Amino acid sequence: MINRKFPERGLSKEEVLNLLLNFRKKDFSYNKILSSMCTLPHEISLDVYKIFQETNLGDEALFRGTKEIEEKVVEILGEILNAPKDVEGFILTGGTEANITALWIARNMKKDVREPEIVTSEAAHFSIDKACNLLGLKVKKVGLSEDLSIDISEVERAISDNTIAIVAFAGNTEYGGVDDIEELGKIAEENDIYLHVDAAFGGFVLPFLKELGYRVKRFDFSVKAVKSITIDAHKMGLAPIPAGGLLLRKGLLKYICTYAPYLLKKRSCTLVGTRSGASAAIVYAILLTLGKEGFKSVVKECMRVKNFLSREIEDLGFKVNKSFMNIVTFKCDEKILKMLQKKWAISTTRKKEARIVVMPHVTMEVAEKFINDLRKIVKHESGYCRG
Ligand code: 0PR
Repeated sequence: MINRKFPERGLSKEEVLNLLLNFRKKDFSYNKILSSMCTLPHEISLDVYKIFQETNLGDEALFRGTKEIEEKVVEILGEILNAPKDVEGFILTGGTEANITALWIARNMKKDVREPEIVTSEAAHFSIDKACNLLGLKVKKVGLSEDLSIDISEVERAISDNTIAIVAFAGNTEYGGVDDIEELGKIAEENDIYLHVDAAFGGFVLPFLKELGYRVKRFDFSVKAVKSITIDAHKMGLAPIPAGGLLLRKGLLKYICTYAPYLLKKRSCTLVGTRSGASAAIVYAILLTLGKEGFKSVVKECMRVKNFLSREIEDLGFKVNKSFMNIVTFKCDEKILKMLQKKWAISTTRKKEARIVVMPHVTMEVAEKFINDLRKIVKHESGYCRG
């Protein structure tokens, strides 16, 4: 007898939900997750989803109102990233799609380069490797400076006639390091190279840190050479997945727009065809509900918790890396890490340092519980070499 998974007759709603809940119980809950760049979505999300769940921005002629919402979102994100008029863009499936799209444009702008390559840092997110693999681009990765940003002199050395793009990070995934995008802008201009900024994580952090009085390097469209920026709402923008974002200077989309004979609009300019209008609507709702002040306080609280964690972890004898954003990394021997991982979802960097992303769900209460656990382990394990 074949064990069939597809029921002949449908189950009741209660039966279905119970079945699903049993799976869901096996997931980590966010109050134990220290390794994620996603977080608990803003509460307005579900209400908005109910209104927009069937909208499809892949066929924008049918959903004109929803398309207008996406345009409003792009305007606001443009304002956040210092480009009030000069940009266009989309709410996409995530940072991966945004980065692929940017590099797709960069490659098509330089079709005459026969062995195209890009320059980025060794801290580049793996979505850049995926994009380059898809697009047939060679990736040249250069080292980081002490402040965990890309080493500019190494970039200068890595540039060649084949370089078609530089990918900079405003908040790299491992450490939250911010590249010197003004300097990279100069290099890009001198060599006529596309400059893409991946601010998937930092896009909803750095502008508000600046408002809070932090000295934030210029990383956005205020740097003339920057052609496009990835800014993900499903990270520090508090939106549910999927909600990535890509902003581009006007005039670049023509390099990737594709003739779409069956659509009323006859043109498709995103990688994905059918795409959620609910994502754009939810991002708009969150931006309007929180306002600039709301985002400032979210970021302020993440930094308060980050500073608390850094101090306490250092007091327990670990060497904590200096970081500008809401990510804490520290040297930690494997045994202690394994014990922590029994209770907490905590990840490591490539150098095997423990890594905590201080998202809004990592509240002070959660942080205190974590420190208590770490303190107990350290006491128990004292004698193991650290730092
Ligand atoms: N660029 C940067 C700087 C990123 O940090 C990420 C993802 C991306 C691009 C790609 O974005 P999407 O994943 O939206 O396509 N950064 C996180 C990471 O890889 C994503 C993540 C989130 C991973 C939650 C795990 C997790 O539980 O670490």
